Amino acid sequence: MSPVHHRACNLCEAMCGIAVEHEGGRVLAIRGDDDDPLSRGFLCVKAQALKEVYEDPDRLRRPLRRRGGDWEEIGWDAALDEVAARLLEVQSRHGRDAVGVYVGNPTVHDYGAMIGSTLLSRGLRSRSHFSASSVDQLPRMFVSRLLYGHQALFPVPDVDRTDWFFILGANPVASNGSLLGAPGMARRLAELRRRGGRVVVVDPRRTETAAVADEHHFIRPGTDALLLLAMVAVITGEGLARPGRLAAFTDGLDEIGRLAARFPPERVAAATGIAAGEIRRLARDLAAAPSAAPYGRVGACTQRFGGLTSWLLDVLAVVTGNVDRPGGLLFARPAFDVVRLLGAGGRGEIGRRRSRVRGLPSFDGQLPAVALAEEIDTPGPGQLKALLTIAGNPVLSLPDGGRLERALPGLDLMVAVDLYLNETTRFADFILPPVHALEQDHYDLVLHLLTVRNTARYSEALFPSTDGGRRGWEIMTGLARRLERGRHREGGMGGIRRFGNDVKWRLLERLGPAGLLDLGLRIGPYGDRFLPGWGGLSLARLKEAPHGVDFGPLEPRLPAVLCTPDKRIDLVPAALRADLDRLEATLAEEVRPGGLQLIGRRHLRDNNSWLHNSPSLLSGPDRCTLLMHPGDAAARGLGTGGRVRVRSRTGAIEVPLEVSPAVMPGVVSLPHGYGHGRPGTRLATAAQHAGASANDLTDGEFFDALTISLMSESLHASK
Ligand SMILES: Nc1nc2c(c(=O)[nH]1)N[C@H]1C(S)=C(S)[C@@H](COP(=O)(O)OP(=O)(O)OC[C@H]3O[C@@H](n4cnc5c(=O)[nH]c(N)nc54)[C@H](O)[C@@H]3O)O[C@H]1N2
Ligand SMILES: Nc1nc2c(c(=O)[nH]1)N[C@H]1C(S)=C(S)[C@@H](COP(=O)(O)OP(=O)(O)OC[C@H]3O[C@@H](n4cnc5c(=O)[nH]c(N)nc54)[C@H](O)[C@@H]3O)O[C@H]1N2
Ligand code: SF4
Ligand SMILES: [Mo]
Repeated sequence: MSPVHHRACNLCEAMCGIAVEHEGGRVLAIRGDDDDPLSRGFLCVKAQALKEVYEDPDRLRRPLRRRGGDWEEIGWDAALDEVAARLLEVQSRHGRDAVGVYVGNPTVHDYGAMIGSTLLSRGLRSRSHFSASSVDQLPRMFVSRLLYGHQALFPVPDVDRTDWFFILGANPVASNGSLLGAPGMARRLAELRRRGGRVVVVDPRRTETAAVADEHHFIRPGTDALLLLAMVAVITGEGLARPGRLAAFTDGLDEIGRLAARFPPERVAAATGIAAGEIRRLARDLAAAPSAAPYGRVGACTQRFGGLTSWLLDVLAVVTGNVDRPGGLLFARPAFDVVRLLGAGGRGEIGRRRSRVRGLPSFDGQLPAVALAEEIDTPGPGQLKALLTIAGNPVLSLPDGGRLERALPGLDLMVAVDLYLNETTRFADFILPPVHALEQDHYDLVLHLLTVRNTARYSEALFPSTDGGRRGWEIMTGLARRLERGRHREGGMGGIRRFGNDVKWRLLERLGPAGLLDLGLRIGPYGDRFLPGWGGLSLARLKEAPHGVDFGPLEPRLPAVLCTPDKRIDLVPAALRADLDRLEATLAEEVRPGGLQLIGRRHLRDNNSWLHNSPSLLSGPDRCTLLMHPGDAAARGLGTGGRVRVRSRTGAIEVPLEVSPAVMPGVVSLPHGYGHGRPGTRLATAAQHAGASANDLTDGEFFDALTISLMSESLHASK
């Protein structure tokens, strides 16, 4: 029997426990860990990618430096020295903000890199921060900030106890849940229905989740806020509101009823595509359910009214007394309590700054990602001259990726911290590849905020790092230390201060992410407060539980957990109230005849843009297809199997067509993260399944004017 290593899979938010059978530095098999309190043995096919990426000959293992049209491998110290010196050079010539940083999604799944990227951002002293948040969950954070006083106070749907699970713009059976840590969603939904609960899905596509639900309703993309307001109108208008104990610390309960009354079901039915009678029944069912959990995700966030939609889901829960109630929405109590540790500074500022070119507002110190390309390609004072990408592939993941692709070669310097030479990193001057996940320890700092049970799980490194590889943490603190040292040298700082600063960085590096984690755990809600005899939690204790620790189901935490100054919930914040006028104006809009609206799609075997080099995930039919309703296809004389040209204001692509009644009329669905095989990339398998990039079509001019997030796009499809 070969040794078995237990850890958490870090490929998505489900963080399943896995058992890795290995021998001689090789992974033999990956199975589900039956003793994990959260995943209970579940794992998905993507877990195999841990092995495949680890073994992938295309994965970078040493720093690369551009040399003419080619690349050369260089040593780590030389790479970090040179990168830091060149970043400083750009800053001294063009100002600190001339260096932009874009932080991508996998950073969340590497706790060392996450802390390290924050330290590096500080070390850079630039305010030009971008991330994938504004093409993802930003509206949800925006609403949490306004309602609960902190961007990271995410209400978690209590899937395992709810009687009425309302899923709007999310497909957790394929995505394995997002802002919702509940691995094995199909099994949980089956259990929910077995206990007599109902699952209701609202989505312009009949998804894998809709297929196992009790009800599915098509909705016209971007009109969810209208549906939700009408439901609020029915509940408040018919006297069905029961906020219960929430009333004691919630303001605006009367006002929300008055505002919603402007949007009765009869007024929004045509726009949403859902009949007034159905809207009324949905509202009554929700109000009558002993408990209900309204939940929205990417489809609720990255749309024209992402802020309003995210808000109204919570409003529905508040007016029916389903916030902070078992079976409703609850706040987790994580062992490493990010909300408390971030403190007031991490609550999430709104609009303190504006972007240079279009004047778009910041959130939490970041500028919206739709502004990145124009900040690079628009000349003038403050123009971005250097870009540092950390675990991101913005050429494929940001709206109008084509513009970014054209802009990147114009930079004076680009540095990528990444595992691959891909569609984005091929434009870099340096690529700094961290070690693979199996070569480092792991703890989910953020995802434990989102789980349906309070759990904690720490994973040791399985393999030692090869070739002197550095982890993301080391790369980023190494760069930050060099930046500080270089800056002080330039600034003529005295020997003692310089020495002191150096000691600070060395200490931090010595402490490492594990040291910081231990600290956070020990002062956290289950911590031992540095009194080991008391039996509380510490990293050492967590290490004794290789399958993780279970602190039980989520429990009510309001109002204590609120971070609002008065410890009250303002249910109708001014910014959201004001946005209702913009929403109301859409009721007068005419639908463009013949136009189609594009929405996204995630497949179980994909992971945004970056697991397409894992051969076992790419088996089966082509997934980068355009789904179109039979009526729309017939009107254009199109049929399944043919290739269609799809164009929008920003670009055009060609993909195979799949005619299917699973998508509603007037809407087409296309996955993002494809568009491989571009010159200069080093992704052999992905190149054979290249597909086309949905973000060559999405438009940087179309976003939620309130939260500045990406939205779906109108476009035409022809042969
Ligand atoms: N049209 C459309 N666009 C979308 C979306 C959509 O639904 N539709 N979804 C949006 C969402 S939700 C997201 S989160 C973004 C994702 O956007 P990004 O985060 O920009 O892109 P990813 O495809 O996740 O690429 C991750 C990158 O990190 C690298 N990487 C992987 N693991 C590691 C690691 O451990 N360390 C380092 N340093 N690098 C690593 C990969 O090689 C890859 O280059 O895309 C967004 N874009
Ligand atoms: N297998 C797999 N898992 C993943 C990922 C992946 O790429 N592949 N990515 C990970 C990431 S980064 C994230 S953020 C999560 C995302 O997790 P989810 O949000 O659960 O995943 P999506 O498939 O993007 O689901 C969004 C749904 O919204 C629908 N939709 C689009 N527009 C609208 C609209 O206007 N209104 C409504 N009501 N619905 C709309 C789409 O049809 C789609 O079904 O998944 C994570 N997990
Ligand atoms: S659902 Fe799949 S990819 Fe996500 S954590 Fe579990 S095994 Fe990993
Ligand atoms: Mo995401």
